[in-house]
Amino acid sequence: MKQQSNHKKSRMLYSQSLKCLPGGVNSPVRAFKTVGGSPVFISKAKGAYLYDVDGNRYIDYVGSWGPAILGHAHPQVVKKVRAAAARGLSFGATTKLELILARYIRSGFPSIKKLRLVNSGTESTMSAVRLARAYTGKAKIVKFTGCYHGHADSFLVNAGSGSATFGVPDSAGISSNVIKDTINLPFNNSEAVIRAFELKGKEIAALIVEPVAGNMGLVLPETGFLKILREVTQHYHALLIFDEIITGFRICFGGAQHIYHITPDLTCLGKIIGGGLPMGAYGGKSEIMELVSPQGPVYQAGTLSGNPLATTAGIENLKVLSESKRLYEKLDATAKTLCEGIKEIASMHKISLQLSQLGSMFTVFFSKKKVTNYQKARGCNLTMFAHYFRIMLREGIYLPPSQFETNFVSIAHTESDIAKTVKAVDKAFKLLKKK
Ligand code: KE4
Repeated sequence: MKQQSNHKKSRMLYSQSLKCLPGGVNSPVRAFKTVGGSPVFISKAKGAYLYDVDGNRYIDYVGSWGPAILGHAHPQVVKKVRAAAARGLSFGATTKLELILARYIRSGFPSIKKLRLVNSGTESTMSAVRLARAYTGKAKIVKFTGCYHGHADSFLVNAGSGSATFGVPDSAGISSNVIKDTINLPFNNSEAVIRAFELKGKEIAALIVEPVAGNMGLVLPETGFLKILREVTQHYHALLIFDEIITGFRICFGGAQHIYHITPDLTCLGKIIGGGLPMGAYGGKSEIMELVSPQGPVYQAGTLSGNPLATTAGIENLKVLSESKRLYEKLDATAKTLCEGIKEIASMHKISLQLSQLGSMFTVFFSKKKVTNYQKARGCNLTMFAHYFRIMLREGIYLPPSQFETNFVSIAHTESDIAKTVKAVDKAFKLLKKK
């Protein structure tokens, strides 16, 4: 693959963006801060590929952080969104599209009897926690260090994703009142969960978890962990909230709750259900959801919630995914082939790494030990990751610019793309060995 080293226009645009956007970006992880260099500016995307303003092409493993499971600019999605746009971009009134999308979501998640559409993952988790506090009459929430649930105040305490990337798991500007109501525990540590509830169970409204953690890199729940969460929250009358904003319709049509056979009280969704347009949703048991305004006293609203373009894109994404569950086997096989290739190359070059893979999600951890929680993820060789990222970018492979993120393959990634990626990894590991 031709080396992608001309980034002249990207650099010029970045220097201009720094004058009007904090860090030159609209979401911190895009700034390439911890991997070095300046971000490439993307001009278009198609299938498995991104194209930057300097004309470089990349095989993309970010997939817009999850929505692009069908590949970028899927013809059926684009065609329907184009037609929807011609009928008006937003009405501020209810539409049939919202009902159709709600039905598709419920077809994948039987635990969701009623749901509300919002505009982002953050809105969905923020609203779910407010609802849990109203339903239980309790104030505290439990989350796990390294799990990321968006940027609402309650969650920016030992969070993952971008905040972990910058080693600032707590944000400035969060009041001590908020922090005192958030209990942080180590992921995969059942004893810590039991102890926390023994101590504070009477005050805990909800436990929110990424059932498969994607924001410290991909970290799977250890056997029995999710079952303990279900039993403990049940016992102490706290709600179990599954944040499936990444895993929903990603690892299978029914998400992690289908794979691990755990029924949460509330589920948060996003990304894939918007097909790349702004979308989130939260939902669950009717008796809980009926507290949401205007049916109940929990206020939550949004000018563009369920808007016609995002619902159209989400419907088309879920329609394609629902029509052939074989797609998920293909996604899993693609990711497995890539991970096998990376493992072989790593052992050939004696590079210590751990590979975590589930369905179309995977992470390469530069660590000698298996990564089972955030503390172990922080122990990875972040310098080596940064070198790896930069070499791969130069080789035309666009990876998530952080060790604390997950890679995604799409149905558009071909065998040739995987072969090219493995070749780039071989080059990268050859160079890393010399460092
Ligand atoms: P948004 O508000 O960014 O739509 O969703 C927040 C969120 C909630 N829950 C989970 C499990 C998530 O992964 C996210 C957002 N994911 C990050 C990347 N891991 C978005 C990328 C970014 O922040 O730029």
